[in-house]
Amino acid sequence: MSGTEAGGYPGVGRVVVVIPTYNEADNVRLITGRVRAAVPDVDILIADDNSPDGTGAIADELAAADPNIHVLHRKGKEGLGAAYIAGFGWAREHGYDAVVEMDADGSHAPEQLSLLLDALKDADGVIGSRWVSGGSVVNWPLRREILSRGANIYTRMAMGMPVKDATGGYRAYRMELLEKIDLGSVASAGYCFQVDITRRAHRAGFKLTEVPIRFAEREHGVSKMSGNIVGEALWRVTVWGAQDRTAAVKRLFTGKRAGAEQWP
Ligand SMILES: Nc1nc2c(ncn2[C@@H]2O[C@H](COP(=O)(O)OP(=O)(O)OP(=O)(O)O)[C@@H](O)[C@H]2O)c(=O)[nH]1
Ligand SMILES: [Mg+2]
Repeated sequence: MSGTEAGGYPGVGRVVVVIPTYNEADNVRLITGRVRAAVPDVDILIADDNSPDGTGAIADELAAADPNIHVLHRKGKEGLGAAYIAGFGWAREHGYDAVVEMDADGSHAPEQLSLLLDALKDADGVIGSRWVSGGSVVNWPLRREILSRGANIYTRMAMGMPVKDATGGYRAYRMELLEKIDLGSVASAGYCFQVDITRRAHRAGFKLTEVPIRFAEREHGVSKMSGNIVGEALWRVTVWGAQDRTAAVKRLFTGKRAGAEQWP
């Protein structure tokens, strides 16, 4: 049962904000408090990977005190993508109409959540974007900005998607989109999970909108970003780009429509 059973977010329906956590003990109270204050019409699911710092126990306390907050305890650290897929499954089982992705570290401002949800009234998926006009990053080291901008330029060039922030992780999806894109076959673990979902949604013909957001560097806790995560994104995007281009050439000869291929 959840607190948004009646009503939900106007024009969207019942919404759950999935917040994956790994060692976010200093952030989990703050972020849930900010979400509840900013948009009281939505529920929260904390998807914790058995964090050694006790984030899961704090999440349980928060859930015990607020019927709009829920916790999904997972066995161990399996990466952001796996935590989200489990969270999306939970949301589907619990009858939600839409799901939001939000980091626990405060980089995604809950105060901007209504911008995403308002845009979702007229779209199947919304990406909070740092790299569209009006979007910004605050307190980010130059190397992170270069990495993110470069990753997005490379992704656009390799895959030909008209999305400026395909790696961004502040998003809202309608459940129909998630049901259609075969989440079971998503293997991407890190950042490229976001690219993977974007690509599937784009190919399935869903309407994706980008809204400008203000992205702030985390103030507490430690980043889980790693060279492995960057490496995974680089090789997967390169392979997807090559596959998409090959498929496009094949289509020229066979006359088959785009999107008819199986996911690789
Ligand atoms: N459940 C779960 N959550 C994770 C895992 N890895 C990262 N997260 C969470 O995913 C969110 C984003 O992770 P961050 O470490 O902030 O990574 P990032 O935002 O890509 O990198 P920074 O910009 O350096 O902060 C945070 O809420 C993390 O706690 C994981 O393996 N399991
Ligand atoms: Mg972060």
